[in-house]
Amino acid sequence: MQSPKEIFLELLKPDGKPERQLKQYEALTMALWDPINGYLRGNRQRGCTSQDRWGTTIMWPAEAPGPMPHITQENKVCPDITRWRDFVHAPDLEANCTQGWEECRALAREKAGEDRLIAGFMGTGIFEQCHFLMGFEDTLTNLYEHPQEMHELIDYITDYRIRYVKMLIDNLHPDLIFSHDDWGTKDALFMKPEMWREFFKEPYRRFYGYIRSRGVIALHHADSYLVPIVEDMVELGIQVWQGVLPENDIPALQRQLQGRMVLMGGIGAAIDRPDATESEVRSYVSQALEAYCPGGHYIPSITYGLFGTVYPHVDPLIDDEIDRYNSTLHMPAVTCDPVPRRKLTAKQTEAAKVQEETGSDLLSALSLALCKGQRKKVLQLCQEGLDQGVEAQLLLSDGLVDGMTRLGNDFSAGRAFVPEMLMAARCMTAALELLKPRLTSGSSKVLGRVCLGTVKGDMHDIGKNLVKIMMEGCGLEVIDLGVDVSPEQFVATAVEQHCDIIACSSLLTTTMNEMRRVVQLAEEKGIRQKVKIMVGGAPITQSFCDEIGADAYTDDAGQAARVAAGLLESA
Ligand code: B1M
Repeated sequence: MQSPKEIFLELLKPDGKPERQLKQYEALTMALWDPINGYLRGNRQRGCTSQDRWGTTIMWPAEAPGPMPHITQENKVCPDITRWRDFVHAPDLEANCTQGWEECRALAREKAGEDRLIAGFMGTGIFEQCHFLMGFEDTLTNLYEHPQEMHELIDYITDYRIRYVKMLIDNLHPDLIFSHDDWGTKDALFMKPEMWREFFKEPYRRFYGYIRSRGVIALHHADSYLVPIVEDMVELGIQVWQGVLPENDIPALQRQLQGRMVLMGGIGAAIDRPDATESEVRSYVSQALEAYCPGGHYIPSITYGLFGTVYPHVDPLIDDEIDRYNSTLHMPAVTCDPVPRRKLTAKQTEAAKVQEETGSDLLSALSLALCKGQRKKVLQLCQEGLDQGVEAQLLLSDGLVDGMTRLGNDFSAGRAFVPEMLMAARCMTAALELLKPRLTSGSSKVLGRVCLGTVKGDMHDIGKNLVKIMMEGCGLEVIDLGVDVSPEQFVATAVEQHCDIIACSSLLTTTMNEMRRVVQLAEEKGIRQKVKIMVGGAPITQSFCDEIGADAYTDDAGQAARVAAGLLESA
């Protein structure tokens, strides 16, 4: 009978013959107690805020499943990429991690025995380290705006990581290195594949090349959608991709890869819920096994970058279903297609570039410049428009908002990525500053007070900021609560600041229901008769407004201001 270790090694061979499915992390002894991990991560504790060795603030709220970086304008380690050398200092592992290796190695050997592989663990990969240092937005936009400095910083982080992995291999003697770096969301890469290749591929070729040159197995964790770069991952020397989400269309990847890389995952966070029933977990897992095991070179596991589920009742059920699958291996496989997947259109969409349109007039040139994130050009065109007497409102609607809409469509089609949206958002914010005095009527009479915000879970603020500008221009006093505002915050502010209107914006279909809760809470707190509730944002409609019992919906900011003024005048 093959041991878990032997099965794992069989899986790595293109023509290997594993005799059964592995149970998640069964073949790996994750050596999390090595001196470097202790030095880098030892101070993270649930319920506490700490700083890591690079200076990044790490928060671990009591109710959260794990720690996460908390980067603000004030606390970011690297506030200016052009001066990154002044701010960024890699931890000195050679000086601080010399003790304790012998015990660490002995414990790993003992735990692994003959049947398991020892896995050295390395969190916070090269891309992740960049956004730990400067935040996500700066990282993505700096790739465009300061490519030279980003290349230098990435090389610096890569050198550090190679020193780190060398120490781990020299001292722990692992069979495998388990290295983290998330390069996308569950539906898309964070950036264009070409951009990932330009900045991250060579550094990772050095990193994984070094690991392989030492005869160690290379495993990369990323619970992201990575289909567009999967061939690159193979080329880099990654032998196992752990964290493969179902959205990657695992059977199609298995057909494409033909055993050149092992896929580990397929059991997504969707099933790791406190309310997931036993039969629900069993049916999800068994359907995943039926769909992915026949393709081979696959290890069923939760997609997280470490063993175990958040909700303890889920993990044993996953293992038990894998046992059950193994025990019926001799029976004919049932084919089914249970887990929602995304079609493999990335290659085609990758080929399609954002259409190069020549702006035949000022408005279309403005729209195009915004789409391309050209801040200087956007400001210049707005100024030209104003000088030529074009209405600020028209520059906004037919130039800037039109560009945003086109970019949104490209994003949906997989032709644009988050960095492009961020660049466009920055252009929009700068342009709004310029247009602001011309957008508002400059009324001096204060009609009433509004508390305005984007609802909980939603970070989009451009539309909300526009509503603020227009409302202030109509003589309303606006308390801007910002983004990610909870129903409790809306209602508490309305009570404490005696607001006449609560105005909620939402851009995500997944967050729009927060508005319903705002209405309910206003009723529960007894202020519903005193305060009007207005809603708006791209996914909101009049019928949604009626359904949740809000007072008014408008589909643009100018109208929102007029309606708000009307509501107060008639009150
Ligand atoms: Co995001 N995003 N985004 N995004 N983004 C959308 C909304 C999306 C439609 C793109 C797409 O897929 N085509 C999609 C939502 C899909 C859905 O809901 N099902 C989407 C997604 C999926 C996401 C992420 C999940 C992407 C990811 O990470 N994979 C993520 C979510 C993060 C989060 O919020 N938790 C995300 C992130 C981002 C950026 C950070 C990159 C950036 C936001 C930057 C910022 O706001 N500072 C961004 C952007 C720029 C967009 C698009 C391209 C543009 C939004 C915008 O600013 N439009 C957008 C696509 C699109 O809308 N075409 C998209 C211009 C603005 C003036 O319009 O806000 O609609 P809007 O406001 C209008 C009206 O709606 C109205 O007035 C304004 C016009 O005058 N209005 C009100 C707004 N609020 C009102 C309130 C009122 C009355 C009227 O009364 C109170």
